Amino acid sequence: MKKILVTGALGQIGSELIVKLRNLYGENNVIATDIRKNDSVAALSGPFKLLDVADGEKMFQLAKQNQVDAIIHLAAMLSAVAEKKPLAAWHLNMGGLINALETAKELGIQLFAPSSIGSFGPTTPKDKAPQDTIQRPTSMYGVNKVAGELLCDYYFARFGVDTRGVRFPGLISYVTPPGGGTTDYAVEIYYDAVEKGRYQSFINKGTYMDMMFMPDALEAVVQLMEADPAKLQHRNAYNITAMSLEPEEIATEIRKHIPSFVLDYQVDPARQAIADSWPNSIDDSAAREEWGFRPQYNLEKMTADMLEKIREKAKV
Ligand code: VAH
Repeated sequence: MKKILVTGALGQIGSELIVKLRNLYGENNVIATDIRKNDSVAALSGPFKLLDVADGEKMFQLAKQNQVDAIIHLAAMLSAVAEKKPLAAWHLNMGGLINALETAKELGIQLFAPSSIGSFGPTTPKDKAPQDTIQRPTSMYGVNKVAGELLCDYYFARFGVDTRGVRFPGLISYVTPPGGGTTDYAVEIYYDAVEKGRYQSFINKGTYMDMMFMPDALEAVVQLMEADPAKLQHRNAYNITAMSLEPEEIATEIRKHIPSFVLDYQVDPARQAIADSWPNSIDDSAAREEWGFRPQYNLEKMTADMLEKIREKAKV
């Protein structure tokens, strides 16, 4: 990659990925786009353009005018919100992706399009779900992710578009709050631990899901996009994970820093049903073997960093 256009650049992943990409490739070589602007570092530290990914012509023009050689397509509606607005989710998630695929095809450029553990369903093996396995998700978000994986493979096979993607686990970060996911509890718990000393989880105890600290997710995007294409057997999309967690385990780690922390539950049936349909853990050996994926953060390291940074943010 030399010059990159990022959609959804002000979201949970984008707002940190933009900073990383600008440090790696140069500020003016990373075009941040989103449906609205804010005063974040991602928006102000280099080129920013307003873009609704439903507008394929504008996406094409922005990519062409800026002579980008890669698109990182992050604009999407996440699982919990998508279940409340399934038709809107279909239009945004699939319409945005097909516009990104068509732009990549017309300009002959790379495309990163993320999938998710949400692409798995109740009939997927629950433990260490394989890279190649049954994918019959029961959420609209999951349907969008499976369809997206198939579309990205199709554009690679039929048109030679260099499409690449990962199945993100729940992502935990402290810069920009997540927006409407099922795994958001794993972010909220840290903020509430610092601000209130207690958290009421909408996901029940004992509900295991794959999770990852944001720095590992950002490194995985760059690593995959820079990987030797000859080594990529899977492309769309690689299982990646750092840890499989349930709420009590996070609480126990938080109590090493805040001994009085209290976790209780107010389970949200809708998001619990989504979480129950996903695997407890996934097997990421293909990513490790084909492009050297190696997460650096475990629960202990992530918790120390999250609590420290949230405390710092609270002071300003
Ligand atoms: C969600 N954070 O909860 C996203 C992610 C694996 C979960 O796809 O929808």
